[in-house]
Amino acid sequence: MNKPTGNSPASGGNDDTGGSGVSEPGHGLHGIGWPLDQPLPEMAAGERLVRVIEQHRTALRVHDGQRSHRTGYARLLSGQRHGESVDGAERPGVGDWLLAASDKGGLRLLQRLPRRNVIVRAAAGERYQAQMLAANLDLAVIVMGLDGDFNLRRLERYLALIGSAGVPAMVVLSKADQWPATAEQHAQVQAVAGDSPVLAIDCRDPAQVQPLADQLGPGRTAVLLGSSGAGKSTLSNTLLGQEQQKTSHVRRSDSRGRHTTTTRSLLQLPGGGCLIDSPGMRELKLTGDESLGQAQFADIQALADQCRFRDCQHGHEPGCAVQAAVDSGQLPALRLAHFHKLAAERDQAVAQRLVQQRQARQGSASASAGARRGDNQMQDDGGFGGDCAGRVRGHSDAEPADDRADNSRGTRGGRSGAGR
Ligand SMILES: Nc1nc2c(ncn2[C@@H]2O[C@H](COP(=O)(O)OP(=O)(O)OP(=O)(O)O)[C@@H](O)[C@H]2O)c(=O)[nH]1
Ligand SMILES: [Mg+2]
Ligand SMILES: [Zn+2]
Repeated sequence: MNKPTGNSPASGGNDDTGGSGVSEPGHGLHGIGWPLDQPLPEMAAGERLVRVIEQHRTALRVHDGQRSHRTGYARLLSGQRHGESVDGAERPGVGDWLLAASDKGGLRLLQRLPRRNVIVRAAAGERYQAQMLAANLDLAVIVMGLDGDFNLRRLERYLALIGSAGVPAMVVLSKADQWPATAEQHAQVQAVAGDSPVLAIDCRDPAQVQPLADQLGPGRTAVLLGSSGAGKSTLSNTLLGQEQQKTSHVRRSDSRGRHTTTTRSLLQLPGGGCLIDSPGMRELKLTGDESLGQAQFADIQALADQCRFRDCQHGHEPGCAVQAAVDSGQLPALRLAHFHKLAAERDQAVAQRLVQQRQARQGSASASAGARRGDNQMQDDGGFGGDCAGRVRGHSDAEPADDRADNSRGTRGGRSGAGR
């Protein structure tokens, strides 16, 4: 068994350390998140383990615990080329571990190791196309501003994706210095978050981010997820102890960010753990794999168990315990409405996948052309003007009505009613 202290030093060539958040070797492979208690895989002579730390449209940046390397998708895992119709969720992305070999001064990627877990969403667009957000995580941190960004329905959506990945979640309510969380907001968020911890903080204050820092020692990885302008990069910089990630002000009228971060990247923290900063998310479609009742809708599931009919849809059926809870005020009607909406979206994703799988089996030319189009959505969150702009923030016709309502109140003056 190999000793997990880092790979042998790289041998020059076109290796470099530029452009990466991970520049200090420090803890070797543990410093880029290899778990302390996990033995290294068997490797042949000349092979080494690398982790994807940045993902660009046509290239990956990987790190071997000592330094980073840029490597093209064209040199990707055997038989798999960029643009090929490969399930987007299977393609290597940030947080993945790969086996690599030195090759003509560069690196040849051999194989992606099996993932401990992976957070996946369905990419924007008509066709179902899975897109991995990050892999091999110990924690997913949802950053949500207490300003106009505050939206409980969107939080439920994040928790559905994270919960189905089996990754522990934490909710950071940012900008608490300017918009202190009311007791009602705390209670609302905790009701949605269930057992996951909720922190209301000023992301710029090292003392206040300490509870998160405490969770991120060597061998551990967290990903930050949230809207543009929520404070993900601000939080990253506080944890890093330096202004490494670019940040910019949000629009005063509605707290929208400017999509400042355009690349998902894995950053090495001084304490030994690592953090993945992400571009603000515009759209968060379910993949079809979510088990809504088990994760953040456990309250509805518990009520559903008491419905008279086993297949109760919690509409107008007699003896429906869920409707009774809404009528008595125990369960907010909006929460049930959103549960129905997410369940319908999940079922639609499953149906879409089945149709596409059938088309693929039939070798349909249109199916593969569509999948290739979907490949272009690997990095669709950065920069203004993308075709899916504003969906999560509630300015698209495709956006659920309740999200839109919440966001329309999402101005600096209108926060108290948001997200119920
Ligand atoms: N007062 C205060 N300002 C904050 C806090 N967190 C973030 N900000 C400010 O909010 C603005 C947006 O923060 P960013 O860190 O750039 O947001 P982001 O989530 O990285 O946004 P994208 O990169 O666009 O996805 C910046 O002006 C930050 O200074 C906070 O806790 N308190
Ligand atoms: Mg950012
Ligand atoms: Zn029912």
